[in-house]
Amino acid sequence: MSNESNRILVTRSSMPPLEEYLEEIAPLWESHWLTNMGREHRKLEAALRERLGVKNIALFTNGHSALECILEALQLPRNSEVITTPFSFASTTHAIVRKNLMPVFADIKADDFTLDPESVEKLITPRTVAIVPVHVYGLPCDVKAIQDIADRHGLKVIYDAAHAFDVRVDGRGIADFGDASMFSFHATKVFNTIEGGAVCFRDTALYPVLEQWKNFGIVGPESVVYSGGNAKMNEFCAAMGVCNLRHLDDEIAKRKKVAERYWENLADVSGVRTFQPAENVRHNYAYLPVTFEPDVFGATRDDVFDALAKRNVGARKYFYPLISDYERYRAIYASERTPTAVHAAATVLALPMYADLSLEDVDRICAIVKGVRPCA
Ligand code: T4K
Repeated sequence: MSNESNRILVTRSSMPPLEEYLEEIAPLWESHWLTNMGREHRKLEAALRERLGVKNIALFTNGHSALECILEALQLPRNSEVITTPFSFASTTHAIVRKNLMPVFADIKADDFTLDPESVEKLITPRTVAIVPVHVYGLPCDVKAIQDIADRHGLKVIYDAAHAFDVRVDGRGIADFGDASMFSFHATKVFNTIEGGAVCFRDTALYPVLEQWKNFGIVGPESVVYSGGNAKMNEFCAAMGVCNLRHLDDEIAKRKKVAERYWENLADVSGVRTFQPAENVRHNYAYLPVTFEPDVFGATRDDVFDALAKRNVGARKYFYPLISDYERYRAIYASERTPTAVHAAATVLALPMYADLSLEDVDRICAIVKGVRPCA
């Protein structure tokens, strides 16, 4: 692990065998149909509907566009409040803001980094219209408590399920909760379409709206009814998804072995915490978050990050800084109001996680972690 060629990054895209992809895209050379909801797009849509066990799904160029689009399609009143988490990727809050809604940050739970329902409930005002929770690292939110709050207060629930593809709770697909769930199929995800994303949604009437939004609001050759954007998944990305989906079970099984090796290695290290899914959850092993409590472990998260970087291991501080601490938002929000999120952002590190990471490399990464001593 000492030179560029054996550098280990936080993740590595899974790809199907080249021949399989070539076979999938070969017909495109005959049809010359490359985008605008072609054959591969529809094929992937149908395959995902089945895999995820959902009635409604629409594909997009990326998860972010899917999230923006569903927020718009639900026609949430301009400037109304949407309760969300500051412990996420930029996309979650940006989508809310870009749709002229006001994000309100609730705190998270220390045991799985997802929105704390108690904190959510305290922040509800007459202007609150929706909750946008995140199944961060693929760890499911407290879906029952969140739905209970939403039902009692008449709120929509739109999950950012970017990390949670194929996760199940009590045997139910993760997209079966809330009004809608957005998935990211970015190259760094468990299931990728190079760039891509999707939204699954409860109300079937939204399907034409989402289809039109991603194609400029065009309804027919001479009819444009909506100020839509352009966010259509193209045929090459869809074909990548069609192929990758065939290998998904194998991908997740390999990730499980990697995760278990990490958990085993780090189990008895004081001040180090790993995050296993609850028994009722079928996990996807999307990320490998670990927290370091400096008072107990004897070194900070940043010490661990630096030690790994020195040995050519690229861990990532997902998610530091908190969104509420971004230059864009920090004048408006006070992160002290979400102390658990502040603590998580300061102590968490995502260690390398991908299907082909060898167990020997996991052992070496863990040995570096365990050997970390603070810089003098
Ligand atoms: N909501 C949440 C909670 C999200 O985490 C995200 C995206 C979204 C919404 C929005 O979904 P999308 O619109 O992206 O579909 C990455 C991804 O770009 C982003 O999709 C992801 N979350 C975020 C957590 O991570 P970076 O800036 O960390 O990516 P990057 O380029 O540093 O890549 C990380 C590692 O992945 C590299 O060190 C190596 C590996 N990699 C990367 C690329 C680009 C590959 O193996 N192949 C590749 O092609 O943002």
